[in-house]
Amino acid sequence: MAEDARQLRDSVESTTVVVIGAGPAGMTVANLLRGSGVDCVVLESRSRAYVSQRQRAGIVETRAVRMFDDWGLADRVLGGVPYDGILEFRVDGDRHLVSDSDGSNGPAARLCPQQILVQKLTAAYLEDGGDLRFEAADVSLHDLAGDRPTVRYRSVDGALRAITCDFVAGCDGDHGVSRTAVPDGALTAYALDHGIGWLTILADAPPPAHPLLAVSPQGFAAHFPRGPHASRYYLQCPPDDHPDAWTDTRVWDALRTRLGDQALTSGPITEREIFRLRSLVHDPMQYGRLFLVGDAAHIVSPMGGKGMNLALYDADVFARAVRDFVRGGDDTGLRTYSSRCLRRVWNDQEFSHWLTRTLHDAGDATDAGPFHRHLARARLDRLFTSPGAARAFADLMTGLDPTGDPVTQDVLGNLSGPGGG
Ligand code: RFL
Repeated sequence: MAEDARQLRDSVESTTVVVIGAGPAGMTVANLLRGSGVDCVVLESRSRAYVSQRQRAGIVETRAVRMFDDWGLADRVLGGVPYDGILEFRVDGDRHLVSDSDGSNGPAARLCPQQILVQKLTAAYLEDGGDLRFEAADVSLHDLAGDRPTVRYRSVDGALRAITCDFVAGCDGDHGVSRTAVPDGALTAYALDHGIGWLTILADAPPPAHPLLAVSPQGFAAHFPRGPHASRYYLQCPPDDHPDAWTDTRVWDALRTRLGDQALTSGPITEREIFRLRSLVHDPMQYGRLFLVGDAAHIVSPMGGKGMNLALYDADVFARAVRDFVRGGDDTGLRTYSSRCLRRVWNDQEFSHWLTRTLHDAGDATDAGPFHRHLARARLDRLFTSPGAARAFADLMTGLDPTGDPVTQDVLGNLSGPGGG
């Protein structure tokens, strides 16, 4: 103990921002701060090899691509290939192509698996001389309500270390330590269990021509590209089902039936997991000098592909806020960080919830009942036939809907101002 205390005294460092977690949120924050000339240190509990292999999301939405482009980082950090913006819905075997292109000029979404984005963000940050410490154990946060918080951790050589800073970016996901450092009662959690399970399969099997979402009497299924020779599949199942109950034969039979494609090519399955669809929002996304970014603040059900993209949005808002404060003492961005992010978070939660209910209720495998099944099918019919509905869908898929951006706030402000409604 005395040795730990001596080591700690000798090794107190100082920086502007300590970033906890080196996933999409943390590595985006780190790159944007570095690009703004703001000092930061990233602490990650896992090894570099582990973090750079974690496969989840597959599409960086248009808004996020343009965000990286604005920061001059798009060419360095985005891998994969451009996405043509076509999504396929298959309802009882019938194909409907829906464009989620908004028709604007500028770079579009990319089919870029999450692990490729994280690998490239990490490489760019390290190439630029960034400070990133993997296998940082026992990370703990102190004095968050004061002017100079401290983050303590044990480095890979076993030494206890401390870093004082102006701000802490909690980018350590839903199971990290950042949020647990906030005193009880300071945050409100809004949670929803959708009562739906998904079996998720990763396989070395050909990707589909377009990301594919399927409704069938046996339940929901999906097929997404994850690189030139890999695919991710989802199969709706009871939330407390066990992955061992899903043999390879059962998986491929169920996919062929629900996707309405008996010719679907199978391949070796590399990951098989079951999870419950859930949504969660913590409000506010800030406590003192701790700012929660990405999954540390909110979980979105995977339908609609918003979780990672929201993490990238938060990272952008946070980095700009810190940059403005450090450069000119303007704290507007820091004061409005939480409300601005939460506006987009709830917007995306609503979209994801709408799509989750529509695609599950339209089949016969939920207990929603026939009335809700008809409602869900009416929503799909509208999406396939109404240009207005398709346009609204494209706005939400691309992330280009103006929710939360200052221009919308101006428009709303004008409407409610003199002469407004
Ligand atoms: P992450 O990715 O969880 O990264 C957190 C990082 O923090 C580290 N960490 C710690 N470091 C230091 N000290 C501690 N005590 C720490 N505790 C944890 C972790 O090791 C990790 O490196 O959070 P981040 O950065 O906020 O990114 C969020 C995204 O990962 C997440 O929203 C998406 O993966 C969600 N998601 C999807 N999002 C999309 O936009 N599109 C998709 O298609 C999509 N598909 C998915 C998904 C999530 C899935 N899972 C998790 C159920 C598919 C799946 C199967």
